[in-house]
Amino acid sequence: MTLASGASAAVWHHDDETGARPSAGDIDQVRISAGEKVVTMRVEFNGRVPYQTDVFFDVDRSRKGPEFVASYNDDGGGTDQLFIDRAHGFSSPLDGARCKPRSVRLSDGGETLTARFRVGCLTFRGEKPDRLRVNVTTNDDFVTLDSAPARKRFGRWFAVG
Ligand SMILES: [Ca+2]
Ligand SMILES: [Ca+2]
Repeated sequence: MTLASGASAAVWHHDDETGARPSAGDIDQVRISAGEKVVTMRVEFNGRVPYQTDVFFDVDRSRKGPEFVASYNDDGGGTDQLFIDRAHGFSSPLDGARCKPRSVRLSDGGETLTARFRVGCLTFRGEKPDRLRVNVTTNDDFVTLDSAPARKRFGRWFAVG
């Protein structure tokens, strides 16, 4: 892996540490890709999907913290409980209205969450991002269960498109 100029391929793949036993919200693998038009995110859990999964997007490096969050609520097993909105630090949003995803899918066993949404949902100060980086955090009742790659830390920058 090189950190030379920051942005590289249009995908971030992360193998997270997993516990010995499967438990809700233990992040196993994350794969985020950002094409010209669509962002695809896939989060695999070591165990079941937790109550809340927040994917924080950093699109502006001059501004501290994430600019956007894609938040999924596993509220009774529905798969339409995801929205994308502006982030306020790494706090878990209660609801949001900026963007609805194109698709959300939870695998039968509830161990893989996949969602797709428009890159336009990450437009910041009038500009679509040309690169981004991501943090994934799982919560249950506002208690953090796991965070990838680490708490309040982002993965590497990768190019969009
Ligand atoms: Ca983990
Ligand atoms: Ca930022």
